[in-house]
Amino acid sequence: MVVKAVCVLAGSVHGTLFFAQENDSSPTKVTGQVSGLTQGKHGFHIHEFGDYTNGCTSAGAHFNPHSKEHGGPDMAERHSGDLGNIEAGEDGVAKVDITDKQIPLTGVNSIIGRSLVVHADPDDLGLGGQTDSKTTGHAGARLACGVIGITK
Ligand SMILES: [Cu+2]
Ligand SMILES: [Zn+2]
Repeated sequence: MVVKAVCVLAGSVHGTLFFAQENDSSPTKVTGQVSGLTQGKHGFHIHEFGDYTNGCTSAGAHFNPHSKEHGGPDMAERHSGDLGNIEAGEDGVAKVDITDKQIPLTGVNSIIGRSLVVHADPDDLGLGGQTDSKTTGHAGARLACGVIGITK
C-alpha cells in the first residue's frame, strides 16, 4: 500500500511538497515546488524535529539516525535528511522531483512528524571546507520549514 505525506511551507518562501512511498522497501519520491526564492541553489533537508515553537530553529539538526557526517544525497557519508539542493529559476520557483532511499515514511526511521527545511544558501554537500560543511553544508539561514504529515 502506498504511504503518502505532505509538507506545506508558508511565508514569503512557500510551497507544497508531496511524499510517496510504494512499499516498505521502496524509495520515497518527493515532488512539488517551492516559490519565493532567489535564483540559484538552496539547501533542502529533513530536520529531526517537527517542532515550530521557536520558528525553524526548533526543527533541530539534520535527521541523522545513523550518526553520519553531513554530505550529499548520492554519498555514502550523509545524514539521512541530506537531500542536497533545489534550484530556483529566474521566477524564483524551484521544481522538486527527488527519489531517495533514506527518507522512509514507514518504520523506525520514518520522517513523518519531522521537518522539511529550505535554506538561504547552497548546500556544499560537505565539501566546502567551511567550519560547518560537515554538519550543515554551510547552507545558511532557514528560509522556510514545515512539518511532514500523513495525508491520504
Ligand atoms: Cu537544513
Ligand atoms: Zn546534513
